[in-house]
Amino acid sequence: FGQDATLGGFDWGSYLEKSGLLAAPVSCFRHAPLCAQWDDIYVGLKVEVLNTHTALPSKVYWIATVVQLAGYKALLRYEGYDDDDSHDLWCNLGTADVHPIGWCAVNSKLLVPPQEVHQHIKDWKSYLMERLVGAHTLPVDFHVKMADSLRCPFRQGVRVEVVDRSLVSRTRLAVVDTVVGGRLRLLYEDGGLGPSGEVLSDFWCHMQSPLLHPVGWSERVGHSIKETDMSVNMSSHPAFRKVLHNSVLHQFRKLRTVYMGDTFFEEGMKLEAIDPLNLGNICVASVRKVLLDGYIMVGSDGVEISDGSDWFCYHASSHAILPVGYCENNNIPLTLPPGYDHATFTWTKYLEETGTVAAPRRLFNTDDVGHGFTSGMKLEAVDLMEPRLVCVATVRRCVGRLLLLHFDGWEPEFDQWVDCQSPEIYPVGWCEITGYQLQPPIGPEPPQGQERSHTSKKAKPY
Ligand code: MLZ
Repeated sequence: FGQDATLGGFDWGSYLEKSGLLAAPVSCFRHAPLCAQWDDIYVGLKVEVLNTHTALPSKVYWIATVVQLAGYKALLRYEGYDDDDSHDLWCNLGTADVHPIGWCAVNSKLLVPPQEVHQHIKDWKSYLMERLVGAHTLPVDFHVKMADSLRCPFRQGVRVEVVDRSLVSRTRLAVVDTVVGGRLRLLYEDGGLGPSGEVLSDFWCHMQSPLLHPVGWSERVGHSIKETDMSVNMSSHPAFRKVLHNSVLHQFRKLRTVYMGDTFFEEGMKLEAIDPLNLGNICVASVRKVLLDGYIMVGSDGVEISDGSDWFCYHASSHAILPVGYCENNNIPLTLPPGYDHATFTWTKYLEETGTVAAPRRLFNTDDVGHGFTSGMKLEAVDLMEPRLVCVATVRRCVGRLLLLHFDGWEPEFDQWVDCQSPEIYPVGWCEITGYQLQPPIGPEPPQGQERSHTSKKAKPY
């Protein structure tokens, strides 16, 4: 990761305290480690945690209670401080030296109270016994489950097909270089290397990303794929020195089956779609082409380039395609084709004028999934325009299964609509667990010289 001196030192704990302590719970993120275990994690749990308030030279532990939860982060209060919150500490339940009650006994570690509280209470044994009766703690297999859920079927040297970031209407062959927390750094096979061996073109996505496919997928469904430029030699890069292996179907997320029988999307049908190059906009769009296996190519109306290079492939089950009228019904500003204005645009008129029909509502996957996100919740989210970056973000709106994400400190024009089940959003503390670098908020007052990039409009794809 390109380290930037200004990025260091971000602390979720104090940031949350300043911003109201609201964070999306781990149970909202189906693909996140320990999601299924999170029902057992709640305020009031007691744990054994490293005691940082002692002068002893060796590692000792003490009992603490979870007083606040924010994603994977827990605010802990050592036993004995009662209502005194001045020694509370934020811990990441996924990484820190936090264990179930009983762990010290089993592992021959010492439980020692913090110095200050030591003096108040004379008989620690009975004090603790009293406090621990009926208390709940972390599941014993908590850390084992964590390690299990961080396993990933992709390795360096695995070949995939993935969207071509320089031309989003086609895919391109790529090789997995690194895997961090289930997110893959992919190198295009003909992306080229610079004079000192540096990669000129890469792409990042989660292993469950809808943009990622097994080798052979494009040909099978009829999607356009860039022919690999064989004259580009990548062999000096470590990822290409491996014996390359084609990815296989079982490494990928299973999509919901759609029946492409008599009533499926047809070329020319109108719909509303998230603009793939401007993810904060939902625009008037058309089905441009129907592929196999439930995939369609969609293009925004009025901006199409005749070669179809602005088309984007969506699966029929995608959250990013919406029935006509969706924006109006949900009070979202619809992005109109050039030449139209909000005062006079109606779908009925537009369909008449263009001699087209709306794609039938039942073809869309707008099921409400009861996701648990609410506006104001903090999370860690990929900036899909720059998918290497996982950033501090806030849920700004929830509409059905869609979330409008705001990147803290950035202009609203960077906001992005994502699905509540997107694999590119993570609970607070995910980066810390996986070792991924988190992009902290910019501002509130960006230092001079950062102003430009802060306000510059995203122009380039991804
Ligand atoms: N190069 C871009 C980075 C934007 C990243 C924003 N992430 C929320 C710019 O400065 O415009």
